[in-house]
Amino acid sequence: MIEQSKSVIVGTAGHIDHGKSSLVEALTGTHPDRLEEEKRRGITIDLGFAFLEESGVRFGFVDVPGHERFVSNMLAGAAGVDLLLLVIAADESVKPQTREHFDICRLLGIQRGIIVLTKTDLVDVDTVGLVRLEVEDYFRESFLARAPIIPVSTKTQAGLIELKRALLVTAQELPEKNAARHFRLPIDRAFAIKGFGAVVTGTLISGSVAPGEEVQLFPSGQRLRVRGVQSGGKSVDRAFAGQRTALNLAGIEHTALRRGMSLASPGKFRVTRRLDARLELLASAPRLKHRARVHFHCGTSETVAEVFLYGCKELASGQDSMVQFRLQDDVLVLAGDRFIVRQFSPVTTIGGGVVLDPLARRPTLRDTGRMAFLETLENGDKVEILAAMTDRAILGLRFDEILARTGWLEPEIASAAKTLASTGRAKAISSEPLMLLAGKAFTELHNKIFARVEKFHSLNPLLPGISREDLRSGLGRRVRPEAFRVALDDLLAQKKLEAQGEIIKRAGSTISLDPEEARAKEQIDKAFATAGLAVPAVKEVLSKLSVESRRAEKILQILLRDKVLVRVTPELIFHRDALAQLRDRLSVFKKTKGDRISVPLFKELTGISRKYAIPLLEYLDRERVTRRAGDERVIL
Ligand SMILES: Nc1nc2c(ncn2[C@@H]2O[C@H](COP(=O)(O)OP(=O)(O)OP(=O)(O)O)[C@@H](O)[C@H]2O)c(=O)[nH]1
Ligand SMILES: [Mg+2]
Repeated sequence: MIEQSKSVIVGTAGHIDHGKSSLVEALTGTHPDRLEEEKRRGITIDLGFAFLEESGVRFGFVDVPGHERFVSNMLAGAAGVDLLLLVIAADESVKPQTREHFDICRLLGIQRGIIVLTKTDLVDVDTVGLVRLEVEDYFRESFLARAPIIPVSTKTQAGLIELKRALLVTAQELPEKNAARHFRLPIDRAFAIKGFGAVVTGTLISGSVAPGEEVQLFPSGQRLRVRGVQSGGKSVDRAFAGQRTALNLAGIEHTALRRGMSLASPGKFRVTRRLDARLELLASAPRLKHRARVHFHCGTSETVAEVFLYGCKELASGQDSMVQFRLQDDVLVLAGDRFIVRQFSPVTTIGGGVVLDPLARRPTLRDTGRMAFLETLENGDKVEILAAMTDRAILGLRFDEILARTGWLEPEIASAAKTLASTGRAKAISSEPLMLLAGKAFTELHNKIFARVEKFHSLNPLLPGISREDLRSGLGRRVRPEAFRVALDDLLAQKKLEAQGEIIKRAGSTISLDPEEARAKEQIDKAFATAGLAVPAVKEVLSKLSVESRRAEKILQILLRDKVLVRVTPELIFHRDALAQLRDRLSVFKKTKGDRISVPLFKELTGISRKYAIPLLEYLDRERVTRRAGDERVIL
């Protein structure tokens, strides 16, 4: 990867008419207002963009409207901002949207900012001093407490050099964005350029993107190819996190693209309508009722959501709580994403927070572990988070789900999984793809399998064991085949169980017959042995026994399994000695009379009726003792 100069997204914020757009123009030479209506009315309605390269730092400016009616546009621009320029006119000081925009930036987790006092040419020095004191006081306990406060005038150019210097100093203090993470670009504009086709723009919040790469559009899931990439207004080989980015996309009309959609690395993420989060209600907001409807803003997207409060009926002003949002539309959000919540009506900003679980389950009373789980998601390290996720996945947790829920990189998942497996907190029940089962669940599965085998033995003392398939299906659908296989293999390796082909039995178990059963077994054996080929009816043999029919049937099964008896047709059973003798006789016949034998000759040789002779011959064919040739058999 080529060494990148630092890229910083600077976002303006502040009350209407306080001079945000004028300031962006004074700093960059570009007036950010683009729309005809904006020019006519002299106000900003939608987002505007401008660039500045200064001492090796590439600043991408996002200029937002101050009008309270356009806060939702402001929100789309604020996502991805690294450095806030909070614009306050010296002749008006702090006003409602100064506060609202500031609240939004704080809730979005913006870490750094500069407070700019504009229009200083309209007031005297004392007023500037007074506004400065007011501002210092207002932001004392916030992330702007130590922010530089720079008085400027775009009319006289006063303070602009100081402001540029402050921008550079603050930019140096910002941490480098990690471009190695998964690519994600919330779309803030979509349009067509003649001869190029669809173009989208946005702040690249994570990862990087290059021409030729495949990306996935959300919420539709459509895969698209990137034809060209621009950042800072120039074509580039690759755009990186922290840059304003424009992508020329192949395979789609610009009319199918809109603000609020997003692009991401293909095949990794899933849209959601249900997410768990930490919500903070602003002190200025009225209290929030359980199941209230709100406007939910995340990235550049906006939808309506129902708020499910965990553990309280009402959230008081200035308080926070774990909540679930039930969204009206599919949205791509990842754990750690910040969001803003606005009151349904009248529409004002009332709070915001952090997404903890983007693919949350429906809330249920039975789910008592959810709070602890969410706290782990909020504060835990990767190993703790993965352990908690695995513990809650009764069926096991697959690699693709881990990625979609966390947004972690593949090696991060592999390393956390390895740590979990090595400490026994989870078991890898499959490796390609990786699937984890909680250590506790795995032990339980062990015990369940073992108990089922035990139970089978006690209910079926005359059977050697249970078939693999019966064992697995008896565990219910909440056990994945992979988990069953690994747990069973474990038990076999530990020599707690034994396998004989498809039959699983307790290690060392043998069938024990009581004296009555043993006698019955001998009687059956003898009845068939003495009958030779003129076998008796099975029913008749069994009915003569002293044991009841169910047990008699089982004893018969044992004899069949041990191949003492051979079932030739469902009704016809022969003793193995009788069949061995028959083979001998046939080979003598072959030697003395030739290798062909007809049905009548076979009847004569064996002394049995046609009723028995035909199935017996067919059996011999199957056993490759004879082969049918017209009306005759060839003795092989
Ligand atoms: N005298 C004086 N006027 C200024 C200064 N900065 C901006 N203005 C004027 O104030 C008015 C509003 O400026 P904008 O830059 O459009 O204000 P804005 O904050 O972008 O307004 P919205 O985007 O609509 O919220 C314009 O008429 C500007 O010419 C300044 O430093 N001095
Ligand atoms: Mg403006």
